[in-house]
Amino acid sequence: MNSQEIKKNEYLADSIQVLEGLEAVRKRPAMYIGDVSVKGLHHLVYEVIDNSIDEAMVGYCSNIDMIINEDGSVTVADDGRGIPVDYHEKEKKSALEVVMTVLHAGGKFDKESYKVSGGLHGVGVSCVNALSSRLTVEVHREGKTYFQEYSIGKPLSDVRETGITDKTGTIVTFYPDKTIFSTTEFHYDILSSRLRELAFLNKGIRLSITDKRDVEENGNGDDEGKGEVRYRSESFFSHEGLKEFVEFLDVTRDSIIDNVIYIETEKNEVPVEIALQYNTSFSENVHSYVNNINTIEGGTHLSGFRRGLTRTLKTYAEKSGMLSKLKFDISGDDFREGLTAIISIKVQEPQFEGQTKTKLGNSEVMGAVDQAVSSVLTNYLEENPKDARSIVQKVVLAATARHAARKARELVQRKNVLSGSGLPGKLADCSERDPAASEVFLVEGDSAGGTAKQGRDRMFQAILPLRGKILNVEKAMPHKIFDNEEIKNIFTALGVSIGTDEDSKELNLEKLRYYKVVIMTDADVDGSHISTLIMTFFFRHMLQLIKNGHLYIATPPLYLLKKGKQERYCWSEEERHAAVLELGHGTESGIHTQRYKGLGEMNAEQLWETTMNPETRKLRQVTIENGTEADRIFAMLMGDEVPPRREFIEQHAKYARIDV
Ligand code: 0RA
Repeated sequence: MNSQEIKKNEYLADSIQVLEGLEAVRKRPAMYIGDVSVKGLHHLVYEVIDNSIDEAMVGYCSNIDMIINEDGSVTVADDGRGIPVDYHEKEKKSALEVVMTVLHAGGKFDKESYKVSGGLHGVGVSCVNALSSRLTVEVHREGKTYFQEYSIGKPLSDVRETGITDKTGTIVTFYPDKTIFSTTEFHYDILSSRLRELAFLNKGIRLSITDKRDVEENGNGDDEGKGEVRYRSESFFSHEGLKEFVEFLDVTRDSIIDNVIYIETEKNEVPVEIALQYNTSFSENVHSYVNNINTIEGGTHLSGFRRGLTRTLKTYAEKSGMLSKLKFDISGDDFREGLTAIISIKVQEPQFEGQTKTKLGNSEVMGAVDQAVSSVLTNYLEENPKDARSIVQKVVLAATARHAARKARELVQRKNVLSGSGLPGKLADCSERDPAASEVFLVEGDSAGGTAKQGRDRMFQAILPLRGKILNVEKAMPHKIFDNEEIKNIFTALGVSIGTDEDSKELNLEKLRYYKVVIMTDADVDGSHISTLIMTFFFRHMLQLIKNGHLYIATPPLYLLKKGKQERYCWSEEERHAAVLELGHGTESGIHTQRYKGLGEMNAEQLWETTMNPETRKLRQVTIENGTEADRIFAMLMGDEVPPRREFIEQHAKYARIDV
């Protein structure tokens, strides 16, 4: 081979590698973005935004605008330096093209820069490109504008110079590939809450979202602005970062100290930012992030935080003498009752572990966070004795309540042992003994419970009727929870217990009797209130059960349309319209429509067919996509304050069902 041939070969090898890289993404998209459903689809947007956040973190970008375009594509525009467009020697093409088409090429040009953001999988924008039927990028840089367009990751032309500009920045627009994704419809609420979260996590950056689909004419009766096009749009900016995040999460709770405690420091080259506040509630709301990623499974940073918090508060409490009358030990949990906190750290090379790869493994982080918390908190307690006393009082209260709760729990467990099977009398159990093949329906009301008992397949389906409204756990003291008959029944029917050793509230799922726990309520307002109450209970007291994917919601149909002998069940307005078209060829005449308001309106056979039969039912699995949002929404929906709840329902009634 002569030197030219060698060059040619290298070039070929390079481009083949590139192709292979992106082919791999298209072949196994789930490996790169999690799944090809709603979650993975939105992951594409996060991946693009992460690049702009990186640029903002090195100080060159202050505005990021996201638009959901009329045609369903998404645009992300930033005012950073713009992706470099110069010729890239190794790859034999424009740097821009390399960034857009080579897997993991994101940080190649800027080694010194502090690049720590990046999506869960850190796959970069080229991955988004590979999964887009079309993607365009426009760069504003050094007085000029540049443009390139791609289809499924392949450039349609070279990078072109298209004009002059006095701005800098990068604008990416992409169309998710309909042959890859099961849905390509972006959800405003999902994107907007992620942008809000990013604004809190990265103070000083302005992030906006605009939805150009479904244009609403401003025709609300008054003359002002009539006919004007109004897009749904929000802009997020946080001056005080996590401090404001905690205030936002706690809007509906009553704080017990005047100010949020705020920690911003760097330990062993790990930037640590923490904000915490205590409130009068009984739940722990601690959320942690690494490089802007919500570490749902926790990890070393969370352990460091807990250690630092427990040790510092314990030392202070002992010195203050406030524990002298206490007859039992204080456990780690007691220090976190009524605590709302956000921990956000940035790590150069994070090691993510765990089932969902959201558990931080880096061991050096634990000490860094522990030290950061101890030193700042020790000072705070010394300087704010009034707040310190309030916190210690709260901890003592928690320890006392835990003690009472333990006694109540033991009573329940002892009673169960005494009463034969130990199962609640109201439970209609199934005959199957393998939990993996068994399911239990938690049914609102005795009458619907009766129908469900007749309709079920008793082989593998158990029914537990719940009477009326179950206790609002958001407002109740923890030990009261075990005074509640319905809640005791849920615990015993499911075979779930709470750690028996003194120090732990850890849920024991080893004896879980059904792998599917299905909440079944009426499809009306009351029913959804009850199902929210039950979900709140699981969220606060059996979180692990949700995380392990055991909790489901049954979806009874909203309508039954009949014409002659033909019947159609419909779960939404759209389905009803489609059924009208199908049965009545477009007119409603001759069609009898029954609107189901409650489970009680269905007979056993109908309930089985529409809601319980695994072949035909539509179960919704309860998952936690966004822990901070879930916490805030439960606190708000179930808390004391009415105005924020009304505002929430008014805002969301039109747009979304409450999917947790
Ligand atoms: C590499 C190097 C430089 C900037 C960027 C990447 C960059 C990438 C993206 C992606 C979206 N927005 C972006 N903004 C910037 C810095 C090059 C220089 O020194 O100017």
